[in-house]
Amino acid sequence: MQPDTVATQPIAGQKPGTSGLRKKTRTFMEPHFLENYVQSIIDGIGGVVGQTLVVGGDGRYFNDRAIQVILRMLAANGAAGAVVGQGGILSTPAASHLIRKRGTGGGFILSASHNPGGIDADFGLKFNGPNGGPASEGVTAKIFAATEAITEYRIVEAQDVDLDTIGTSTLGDLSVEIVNPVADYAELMESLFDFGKIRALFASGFRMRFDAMHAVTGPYATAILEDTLGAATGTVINGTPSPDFGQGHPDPNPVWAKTLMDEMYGDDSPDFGAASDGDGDRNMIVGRRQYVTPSDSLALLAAHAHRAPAYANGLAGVARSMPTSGAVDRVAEAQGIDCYETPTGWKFFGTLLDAGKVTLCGEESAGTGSDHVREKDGLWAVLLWLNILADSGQSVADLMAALWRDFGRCYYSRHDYEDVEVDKANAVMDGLRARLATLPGTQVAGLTVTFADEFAYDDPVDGSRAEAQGLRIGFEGGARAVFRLSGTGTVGATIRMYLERLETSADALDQPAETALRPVVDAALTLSDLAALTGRDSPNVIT
Ligand code: G16
Repeated sequence: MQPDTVATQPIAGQKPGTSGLRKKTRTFMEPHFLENYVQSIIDGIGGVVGQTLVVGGDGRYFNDRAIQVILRMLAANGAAGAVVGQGGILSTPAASHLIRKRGTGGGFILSASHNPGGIDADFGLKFNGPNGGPASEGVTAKIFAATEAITEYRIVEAQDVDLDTIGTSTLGDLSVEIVNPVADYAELMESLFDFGKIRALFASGFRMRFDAMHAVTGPYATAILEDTLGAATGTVINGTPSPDFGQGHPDPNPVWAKTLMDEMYGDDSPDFGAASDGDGDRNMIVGRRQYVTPSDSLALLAAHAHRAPAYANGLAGVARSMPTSGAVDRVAEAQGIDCYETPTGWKFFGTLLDAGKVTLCGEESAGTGSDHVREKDGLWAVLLWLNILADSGQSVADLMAALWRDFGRCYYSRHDYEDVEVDKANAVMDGLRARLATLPGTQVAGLTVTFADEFAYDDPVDGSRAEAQGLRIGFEGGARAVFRLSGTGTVGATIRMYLERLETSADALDQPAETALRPVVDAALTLSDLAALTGRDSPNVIT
């Protein structure tokens, strides 16, 4: 089988964002678009000759067609093997685990994560390296450079590979192994947690609802929660992955997982609720009438991780992305371990995890994970919560109340202004950036600015520097506002405004977050002039 070399030229708009390349599905389906990007990944990582790569995705529209193209291009570029999830399905954490377990040269993960799926929605592709984690900034830059210099790509002509049958076949010289997408991951989870205790919890009548949002986690959650741990049938809802996620928005937050929120705040609600996103790396945690912000969830997991066998000896350190609240910092301080503050994007945790400097990490964007893989992991977070609930015998609300009593409460919220014209979004960021130096000492909405800067990060392991990672404004008393532009959207710009306020007085730990954060919101809006510059008087999504 001779590879075809197809002449092409660079296509504009192939710069990877926070997590690989995300575009409208129809853009990915345009002639040469996918092929150009795949060849650029292959060239950017220095070729794939003789290597084995993992390939899988979240099952969204175009997942299967794109996988066939990637396999034919791997064959044409001299790869030795591909390990593919049955039906083209692999959750992002399961793909990360397979890359590590098989010692492969990395993997292609097809997903636009929490973005909607379908021919008129979003598609995405990213490359994870041999450590199982998202390509570093350096590799990403090489991939982008390759997209700008590309003149040809290589692909073999071949029949489609049967993705549905477990087993090994060949495509030219490429060996294609179709594997059960759940089995290895489920085995890993069993090695981390006390499944006996969790089983006993469910056997005692503990009730849970897990909303898989019609996305990739359904089969994983059903196999582990219902079939292995004995949760009642029906615990997992929306558990069959569909190409358009049941026409939904698979983003696990109180807005998009409203049905679950309503159930958890209704009469006779289950003891524990959780949801995960399109590709299974995000999670939402909600107890009976108790929503847990992702930042608080990270802090709670750090405080109680020792209850799970994998973390019984304590944590080496923790890390959080800069916009994530300081709740976990306070837990780390009490434990006497390091807490690292990184830019937004899981790729920045990779060096810290590989160097053994941190065990747990997390982000305000509903991601938590540990050194068991190199991705955030939605179901892992849910299982760690279950292990903690089983071991402590406490409810979610009790655990949160104790956390706030011991460490203070970091009230937190994120306001998203979506689909803003790019020049208007830039005007907000540029204007604020220009005023940062003058802000300290300013009094606004009853708060006094103590610092204002643009976040830059020097990786303590590889020495690389990432600049322009968000604008931070700190206020007296531990409040903070952060502004940054999303790197995962596909239309216009999304301004993210992150608000936080630390409260330590015991009688003020039970306020509605909107009330506690009102002054910070007012100060942030005044200082940024956001409403006047964008014409928006309210955010589209508040989480
Ligand atoms: C991706 C990254 C996360 C990051 C998030 C933020 O999440 O993997 O590490 O926190 O994007 O995105 P934005 O730039 O829009 O704020 P995911 O779940 O979309 O892969």
